[in-house]
Amino acid sequence: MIIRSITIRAVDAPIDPPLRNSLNVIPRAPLVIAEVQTEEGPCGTAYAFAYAPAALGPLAALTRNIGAGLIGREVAPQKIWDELLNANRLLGAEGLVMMAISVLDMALWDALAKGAGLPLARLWGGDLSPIPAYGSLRGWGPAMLAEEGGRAVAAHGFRAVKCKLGAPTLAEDLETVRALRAAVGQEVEILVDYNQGLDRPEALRRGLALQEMGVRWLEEPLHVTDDAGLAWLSAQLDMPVQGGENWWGVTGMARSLAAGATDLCMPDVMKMGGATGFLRGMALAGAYRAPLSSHIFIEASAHLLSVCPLRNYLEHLDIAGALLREPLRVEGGMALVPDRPGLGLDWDESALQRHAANA
Ligand code: SMN
Ligand code: MG
Repeated sequence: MIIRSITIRAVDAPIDPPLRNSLNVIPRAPLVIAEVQTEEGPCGTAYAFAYAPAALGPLAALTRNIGAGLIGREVAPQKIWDELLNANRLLGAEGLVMMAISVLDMALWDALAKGAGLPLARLWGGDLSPIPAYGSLRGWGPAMLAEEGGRAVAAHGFRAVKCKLGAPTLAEDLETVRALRAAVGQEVEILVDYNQGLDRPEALRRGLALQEMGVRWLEEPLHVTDDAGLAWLSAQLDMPVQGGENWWGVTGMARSLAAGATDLCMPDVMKMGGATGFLRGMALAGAYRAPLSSHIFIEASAHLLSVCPLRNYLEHLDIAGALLREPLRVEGGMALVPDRPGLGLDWDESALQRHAANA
């Protein structure tokens, strides 16, 4: 198949309820949507999450400009990925550049799978077995998280839920975990996420207390670049340290794993460089025997985790669902991989137009 045109659109829809964490509140989902039209008919699509409205225009423009260089090329995502990474070596294949490459890569894979008439999980040699998912909660503080956690477990049958921590005191964080435990019962695993918010002594103090409460992973307690601190912390805790959503590409992931900075890993398909980067990262995690979960991007992650050698959980946090005709479903705590060709993203055109952003 040959790439005829690439269209880049920007939308900025409210996130309801907003995402809260120890660093900030995210009330909107500024998304860049790529559509790769082939000469033969299939059209591939995917999205990137710009995080901040200020980044939406620049990311859309960068994706459009990089995409313009692909017109007339064969739909060959792995070959194009290597070329784009090499071509951007001097500019730096991180940040917005990597995000632009990622969304193009995922849209190319989507087109390829649609051309083959296969869901991506099948194209990669997997099957469509449901994937264990955890409910990633958006709220903050004991009352909000207990209510949200109880509702998520009742609605989707999650056997694990994750909450954000990082209140001013350890006592407040413990109170949050206690309230969540009371809401979800004894059988549901509780995972916690500090979004890089602690310093080393505080990470050890809080980690030891949380492990006493049976928390199953401690996510991003320290800054993502503090490999030595994370390795030091992990050596002193029985509770696994989790991380990876802020690794840029396979090289970022390799550095962290080589340093022993994480016990579990959860790369983000957009920051890894799309499906191609994620596939290569999964092999690396397998070699380190580090169980791998995904970070947001639930649709692409469901297909990718179908072929993951050491799969842990799909993070269920739905960013784009309000813009899709058929959001990814979770039943009995399992994400259902859609039996449609490609990624299975079916945009709700009227929702896209309602939230269209000028970028
Ligand atoms: C998170 C980060 C960025 C966007 C959404 C959620 C969070 C997570 O750290 O682990 O889900
Ligand atoms: Mg996180």
